[in-house]
Amino acid sequence: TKTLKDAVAEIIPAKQEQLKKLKAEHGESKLGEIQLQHLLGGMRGLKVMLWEGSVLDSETGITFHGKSIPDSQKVLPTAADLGLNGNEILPESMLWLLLTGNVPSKEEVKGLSAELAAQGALPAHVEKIIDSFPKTLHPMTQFAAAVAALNHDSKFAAAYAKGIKKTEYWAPVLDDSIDLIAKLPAIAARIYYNVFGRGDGKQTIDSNLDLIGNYSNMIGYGDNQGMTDYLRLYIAIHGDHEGGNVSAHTAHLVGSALSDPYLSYSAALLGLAGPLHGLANQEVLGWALAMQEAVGENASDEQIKEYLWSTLKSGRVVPGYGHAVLRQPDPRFTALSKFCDTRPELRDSSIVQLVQKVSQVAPGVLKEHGKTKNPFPNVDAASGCVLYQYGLTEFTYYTVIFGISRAIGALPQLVADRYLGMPIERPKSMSMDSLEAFLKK
Ligand code: FCX
Repeated sequence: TKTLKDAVAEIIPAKQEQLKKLKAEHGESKLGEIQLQHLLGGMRGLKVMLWEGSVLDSETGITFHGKSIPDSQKVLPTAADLGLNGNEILPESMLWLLLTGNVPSKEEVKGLSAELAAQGALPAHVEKIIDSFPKTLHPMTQFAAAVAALNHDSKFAAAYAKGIKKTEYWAPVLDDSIDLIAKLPAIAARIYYNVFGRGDGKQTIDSNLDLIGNYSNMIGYGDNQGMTDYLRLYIAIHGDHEGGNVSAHTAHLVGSALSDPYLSYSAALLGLAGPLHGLANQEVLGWALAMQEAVGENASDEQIKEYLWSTLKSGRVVPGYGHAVLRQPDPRFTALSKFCDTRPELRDSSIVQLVQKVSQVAPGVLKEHGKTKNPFPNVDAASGCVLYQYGLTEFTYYTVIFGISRAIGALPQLVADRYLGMPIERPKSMSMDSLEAFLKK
């Protein structure tokens, strides 16, 4: 059976050729116009990054190498395909698709799962670092610090120090990326154990299990099939959301300085820890629980409306709503909602029902409020309530699970950046004085 590294090596010549041709034929073609409002507006809509794994359409949402979430659910190997319990996509399958553009066979995914399990144990120094953190330190800070410390054993950093050729960078970057993805569950589970006292304190790895099957065991959910299925689905479809979001963009930017994958992804995690990005899933749940407490279990549409208005009037954003690119409900939200519809334990949950009800009422309120360009739910609107219902109630931990997932999208692009020979990123900045002088010319 082909390994993931063989599969990546196979596609590289065609990718390099494609880039060469694009440069030669269109090097000077225009991709749009830069206006002052773009510079002042967070560079929205400017086509200024190469990102191979996925493309986000404002109306139809994300596609991974052309495959929508439902397409991916049809073709990517699931747990059952590997002889395990559960019918959801395995994040390993998504990782393979993102790295190679091809749908892996069951055997290929099985081989990748085994490769990840074999590398999943943490080095002693990283365990020690995690154990030294105060319980009060936010889990995302602990996560980013532990990931950075893995760079102690970076193959890319070692090869670079020895003078590896530029054309060969991609191979140790891929090795480090696989190693990092393999170790994310144990890091995340150790943080969970230390901070909340739940799960397996030793982060035991079963070599016959997939990455997330092992993670679910480590955090104490091995016997909860619904939770394990949910984690696989959530982590698979959350991995990549093209390149411009803060976490993906950060990994790419830091990697462009040839910082190794551990350092690049550690930086990405710190961006994910912001409330307008990954921390929104923590925020949503706190917000929804506060609403439930204020208005009781079976809130009417009117009560939900009032609560939404009180949030908006107090100058806060409604967490889980709006998006910098999307202008329709997020297909990731839709996929997670469908998951809830198929499980009685979720369908009947009061918090899941409240979140679903809010998703029907909030768009009208946000439209009337008139500020946000997208009044619909994003992925963070749904993700937390399922974890909560399954008993994972420590919501300061939720973004850590997002952090396991985002590696599956951000790290493949680092590999592509290196085999495509992408340069260090260095956009031009301007001061207001220099802008005025430039615009007067
Ligand atoms: N509630 C209230 N106001 C909102 C809003 C919301 N959910 N979303 C956007 N707005 C406001 C903005 O704050 C902005 O107001 P301002 O003019 O006073 O600054 C105005 O609407 C225009 O913003 P818009 O262009 O629609 O949105 P941006 O591209 O600037 O920002 C995010 C996009 C996602 C950051 C924004 O919609 C938001 O803050 N949402 C709530 C937090 C959230 O859910 N984040 C997670 C997003 C995502 F899925 C992820 O990365 O995980």
